[in-house]
Amino acid sequence: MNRLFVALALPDHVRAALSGLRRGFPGARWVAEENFHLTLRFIGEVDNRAMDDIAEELDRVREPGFDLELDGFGSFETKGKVRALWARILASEDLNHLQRKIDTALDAVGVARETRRFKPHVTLARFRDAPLDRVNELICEASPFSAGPFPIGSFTLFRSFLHRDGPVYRPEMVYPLDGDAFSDPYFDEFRDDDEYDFQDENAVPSH
Ligand code: 3AM
Repeated sequence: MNRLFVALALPDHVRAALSGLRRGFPGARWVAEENFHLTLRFIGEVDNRAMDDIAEELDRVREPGFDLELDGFGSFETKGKVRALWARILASEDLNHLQRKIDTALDAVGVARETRRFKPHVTLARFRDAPLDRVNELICEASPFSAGPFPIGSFTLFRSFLHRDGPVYRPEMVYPLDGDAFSDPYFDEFRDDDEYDFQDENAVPSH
């Protein structure tokens, strides 16, 4: 079986900055520098055939690249105990749009829907049951923190291998997002075939 998730890989300099936030904290399991990512959708365990279908369907997603910024921290809690500390992603409509496209693609191949609302974050550390006030102190010590804007030019289908000393995430497929060719004003001018006379090398658009 293959344990899969779809995520954004982060540039080296951003992962290095996140790594610099590590602090001594009893019971914290800090994410290894090479593992920092932004999960778009957790898939779970699937067989090889389902993995092929998923990889193929994701390949149909066409979205433009965009910039992201990290700013500050947040935590996930259950019953007054903190389970995860994360870096906050500044709100991005482009990111939400890409995430919805990926959800739709995975729906099409029968991956069970995530019931929790998408909350973009980069997990920094996990805890078994850290008290909220101690984690808030940690956040104060590490603040202020921001990184970016940095460009996102692809999304990745990761395979996760769970080991005793922490997970290893292996990129199975990397899907490029559209570059900015279509926002190049020169390219835009010549984009509409109807307005371009292929017989004449010097032709210009009619408008
Ligand atoms: O990106 P983060 O670190 O928030 O917590 C897991 C990690 O999220 C999450 O998938 C990401 C890659 O492992 N994850 C693990 N098991 C999960 C589950 N059963 C899960 N997300 C939802 N449901």
